[in-house]
Amino acid sequence: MNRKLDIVGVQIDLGASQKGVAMGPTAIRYAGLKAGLEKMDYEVRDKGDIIPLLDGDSRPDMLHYEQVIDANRRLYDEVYSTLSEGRIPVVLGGDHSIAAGSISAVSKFYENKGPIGVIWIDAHGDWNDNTTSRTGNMHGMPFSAVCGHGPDEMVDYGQKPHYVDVKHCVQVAGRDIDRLEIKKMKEAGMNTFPIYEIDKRGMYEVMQDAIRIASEGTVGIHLSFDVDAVDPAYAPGTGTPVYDGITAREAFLAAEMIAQSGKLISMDMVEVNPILDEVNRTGILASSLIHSAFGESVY
Ligand SMILES: [Mn+2]
Repeated sequence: MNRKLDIVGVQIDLGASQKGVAMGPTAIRYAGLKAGLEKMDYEVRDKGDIIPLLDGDSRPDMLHYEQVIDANRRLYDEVYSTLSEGRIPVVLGGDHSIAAGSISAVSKFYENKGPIGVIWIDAHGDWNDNTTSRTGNMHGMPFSAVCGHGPDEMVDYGQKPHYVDVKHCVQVAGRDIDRLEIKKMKEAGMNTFPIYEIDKRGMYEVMQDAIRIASEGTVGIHLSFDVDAVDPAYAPGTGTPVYDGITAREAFLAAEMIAQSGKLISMDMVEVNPILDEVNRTGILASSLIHSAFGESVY
């Protein structure tokens, strides 16, 4: 497996109502992200953070769209150049809107090799667009955008987007998804493993299916991990908490299984909010989950 990693952060919270996740990259770094990866014999380069424009246009259906899209365009360039150098991108949010730039770059980079799979672990669907969103918050839209179900502004920077095929995509641990969003996901044919599937079948079986869906016929898996998938008891530092989520152990199991699949080609860790956190425990959890996804184990 490729042992060269690039960390890139995005100090953005303009895609969310609750502010503070812009400080997420710092919290995850301070939790020991780089040192932990180096201990596992990765060569790690930290490319620093993308900082959004100080001002920009906004619309009620896409709040702060100019700043969000500009940051995503710059992230796209960073992730694409990392992949071009034969390295693996580890993207730190920031709010989840950044997955638009991140995944677009991965999908475009592998365009001629084959499709990519996406495993999206999140309490929310992130399948809204600007016509279905009740808030205009763009962190609720990136998953649909990368699949070509809008808003296209989030993923089209003039590069001719290479959309991800929903048949290789999985939503895991969903428990707070809007009615219109559900309709959109169903119509598009999204694969979903909501929280009750995890209750019924356990995380192990669910992740076996998720990994199969995202890896069969693909060049590899992009993991987009929103810490709000985890119950606020373990991850209090997040902007859009939803009670009764997965446990920290279930999150680790999911990450470990992705590592063991050998198919991980890139990842995002998003929505850590240090303002709402307790002595950085959510930052530490996020950092540790990245370590697990890249193969950290007890023995
Ligand atoms: Mn999310």
